[in-house]
Amino acid sequence: MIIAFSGGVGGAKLADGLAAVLAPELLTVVVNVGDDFEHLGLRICPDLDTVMYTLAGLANPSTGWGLAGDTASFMAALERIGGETWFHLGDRDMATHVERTRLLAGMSLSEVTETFCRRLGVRHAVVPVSDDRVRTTVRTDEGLLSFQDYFVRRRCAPRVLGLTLEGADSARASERFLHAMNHPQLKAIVFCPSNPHLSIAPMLAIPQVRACLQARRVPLVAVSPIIDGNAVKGPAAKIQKELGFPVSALGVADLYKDLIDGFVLDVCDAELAPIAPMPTLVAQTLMRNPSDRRNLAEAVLEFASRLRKP
Ligand code: FO1
Repeated sequence: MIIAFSGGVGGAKLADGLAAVLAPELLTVVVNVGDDFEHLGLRICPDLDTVMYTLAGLANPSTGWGLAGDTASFMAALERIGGETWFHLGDRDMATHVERTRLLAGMSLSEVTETFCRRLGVRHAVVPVSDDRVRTTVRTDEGLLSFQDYFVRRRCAPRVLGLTLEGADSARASERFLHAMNHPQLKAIVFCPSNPHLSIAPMLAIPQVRACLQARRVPLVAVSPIIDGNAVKGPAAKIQKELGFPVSALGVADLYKDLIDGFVLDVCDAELAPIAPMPTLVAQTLMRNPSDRRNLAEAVLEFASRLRKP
């Protein structure tokens, strides 16, 4: 039994590789909710949807988020009547947001996610890290911005001065996460190659989540989202620099050093492995296709099993 922590696109790829090599009952993907927001009267959960669509084989291959082959009639009609169009919602994707918003009147986010996953044929568990409201807010040189305002509307252009995880202090970990953490067959925990500041930190900011991880009896392994000084996708490198951390896989290892037992870095960064402050695995972490995802998943699991105490 393995727990994988994931944000959106990059994390979802490794989660997909893990799902390809582990039976459904042996994987729980725990997903960031700090990016969630209310938009056009709907509850949008980008990271949960990205993981769910990726595991269902439905994700848009060019963006990594949204649905493959989706159309944009709703957005075109919205634009015509002067609505807000900075956040793109595909026609089919809209069904997820509308139905989620309706179901949340009587169900938890965990229950809604489980229902959608079942309907979409996702057999591995995909769980929000919390059912409570946690919202990432970005302190920038242009003032305080909500996460999607910063990320999508402003295309990560403002300079980041810091991040605030609203609601994290009082949020509880989801029951499904706690259940997975207490599973007698739990063998390892993996931080997928997600943005450490935007995707992993909001989950670790929930005191119960951090406490569970600190009390774990199994190895915790993180995979670097930075390869050769650059983020594979998204603003990880820019944010790492603006927050004053070295823009390298080692900079990421440093952020995690008090929590993790092992670190996976890319073959391009092999020379950094001997100076990392924890055991390392050098692997091909760039996932261009399903077999890259599977190979990385297998390598990470094998590495974690070597770190396990007898
Ligand atoms: N990302 C964008 O860059 N532009 C968008 O218009 C956009 C729309 C969108 C709709 C649904 C969804 O589930 C995700 C969407 N994303 C979009 C991705 C998302 O906002 C970010 O990638 C994540 O929050 C960061 O992990």
